[in-house]
Amino acid sequence: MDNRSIAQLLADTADLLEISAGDPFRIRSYRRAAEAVESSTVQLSTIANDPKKLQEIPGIGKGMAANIQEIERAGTLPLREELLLKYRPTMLELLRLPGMGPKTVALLWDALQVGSVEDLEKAIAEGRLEGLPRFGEKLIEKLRKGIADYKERSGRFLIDDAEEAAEKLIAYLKKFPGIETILPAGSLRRGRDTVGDLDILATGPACAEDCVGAAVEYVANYPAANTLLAKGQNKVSFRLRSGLQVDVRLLPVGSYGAALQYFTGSKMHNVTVRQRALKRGYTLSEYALAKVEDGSFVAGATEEEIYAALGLDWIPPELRENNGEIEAAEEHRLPVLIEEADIRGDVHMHTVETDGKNTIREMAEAGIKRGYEYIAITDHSKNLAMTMGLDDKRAVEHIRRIRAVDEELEGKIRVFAGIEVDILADGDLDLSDEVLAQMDVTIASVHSLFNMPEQQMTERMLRAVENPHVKILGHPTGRLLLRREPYALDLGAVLRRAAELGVAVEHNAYPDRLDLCDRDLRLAKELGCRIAINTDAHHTSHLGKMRYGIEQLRRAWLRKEDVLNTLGAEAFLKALRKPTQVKDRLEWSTRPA
Ligand code: DGT
Ligand code: CA
Ligand code: CA
Ligand code: ZN
Repeated sequence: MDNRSIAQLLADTADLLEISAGDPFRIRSYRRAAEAVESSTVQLSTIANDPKKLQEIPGIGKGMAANIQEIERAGTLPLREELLLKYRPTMLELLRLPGMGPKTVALLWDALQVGSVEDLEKAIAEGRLEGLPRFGEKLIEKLRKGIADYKERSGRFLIDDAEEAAEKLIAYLKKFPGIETILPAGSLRRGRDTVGDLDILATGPACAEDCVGAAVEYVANYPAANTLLAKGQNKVSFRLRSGLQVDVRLLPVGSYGAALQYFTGSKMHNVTVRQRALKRGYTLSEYALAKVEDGSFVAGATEEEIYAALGLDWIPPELRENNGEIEAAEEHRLPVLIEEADIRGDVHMHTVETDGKNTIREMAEAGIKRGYEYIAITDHSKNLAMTMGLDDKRAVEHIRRIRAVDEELEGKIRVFAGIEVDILADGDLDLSDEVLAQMDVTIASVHSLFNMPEQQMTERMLRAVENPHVKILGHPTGRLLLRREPYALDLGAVLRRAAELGVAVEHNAYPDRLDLCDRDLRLAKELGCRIAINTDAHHTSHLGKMRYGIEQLRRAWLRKEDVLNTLGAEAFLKALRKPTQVKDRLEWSTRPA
């Protein structure tokens, strides 16, 4: 187990001891140990067999060394489990609310048997907190707001966080002998831009009905599980420290496909597929596709055989939203969706010259490692002062440096000169036309004044796409997932004009943006827009985030042909807005309004 998880278990125990009015010395020793473990530079799991070495860490005595060994062995601490049984497993969540310490939690428990965030919310709503010592109006208000924030935060999660949590859990499950196949289902498998909870499905001989108990125990002991919520015959639910809930289901091999189909969803897709099954004399459940008349088994081990038995091509999970995919599967006209391997370049990224963490050269080398044929360096412009954005002079110098790296690399990758230029309040761009004219790739983005009225924002964006140098409109709606709504905008009007002028619209694959969203991407395609997908990397490692964006493109039914940077380097440059289109626009813009 990693140090942070060990520290958390020790800190939990200290909190629980304090809630139960335990011995103050004991409480303190757990807290000190938690801090010592958290700040230790030694990975404790590597020395867990050696009590002497453990005790060399300041803050860890003999008893605590034994506790750490027990944590390594059992994945938890008996004392913590005992205390959680005495109260409720959800008790620790209360401590994550602002204004809540162990003493307050103890008081709430003793006076009102409040043992979870839900309990507390109810108690506040029913006015049962009033009159309790220490619970003044101010604290109650603070708690009410804290609960709302907590629920919102714990409501949904960014796709990369969810995926990381799933990967860790899958690695743990893989270690159990007899668990062979493990897949995330639910919204994560469908590639939704945020995830409510994880639905993990595992199968293998260890999941057979007559022996699944041992595997269930193993799952329930997952060290990173913070709160065990339910443990059934073949299902375990728990919450991770982040608040993310996980449902793990263990299924016999013969019904794995049926379960995968069921728990991948979406609900509306499933409803339609089930109706189709009924019409054909079958019932479809999470266990199998079976005949209505005698319940005899038709299909269940794989999704392919289930869809095939219903007269359907297999449907990629990203399309399962009841948006016409079932009709398309019936008529064998599902699109061949774009894949990450189709992408030949990434044309939005930042360097140390502004707010990136790596140099031009480092970004280029990372691009080579990914097998790209080209990248574009697109740092910020001066309006974004906190990033040290470029003015005209620095922008020109930067172009020179980019071209130098491009030459140094001798065609191993092309490095295009670009800029992510700010769209100012009135729709003007932040750099002069002469400088923009020297760029291979000019991306125009809004980074300020998000609260304009819709009409003004629409005019601002329209004016920006009218600028003949703009080739790509960056993260067009400005949303930040779980943090900021899109700005008010007539997106349709902007996309329509972009299509006319040949300005490409971006899908920004950075997982807290994923902008344009799947629905808007579909609209963009319908309106004839060119689409570019970029990571907006600020670090070499961010180039790998491309896959989250690819899932959004797939959810929008996009094929390779719909996306500009599936083209080779020369073809990509050629496909960007053409000079003739710029000329058209100049004539157009000189017409009287
Ligand atoms: P989420 O977790 O909110 O991001 O979205 P999902 O799609 O992962 O939803 P979740 O976790 O509630 O359920 C996972 C899948 O299980 C869902 O997509 C379809 C299936 N499912 C769950 N409950 C029902 C139900 O009541 N009826 C049907 N037909 N399917 C269900
Ligand atoms: Ca889910
Ligand atoms: Ca679920
Ligand atoms: Zn930006």
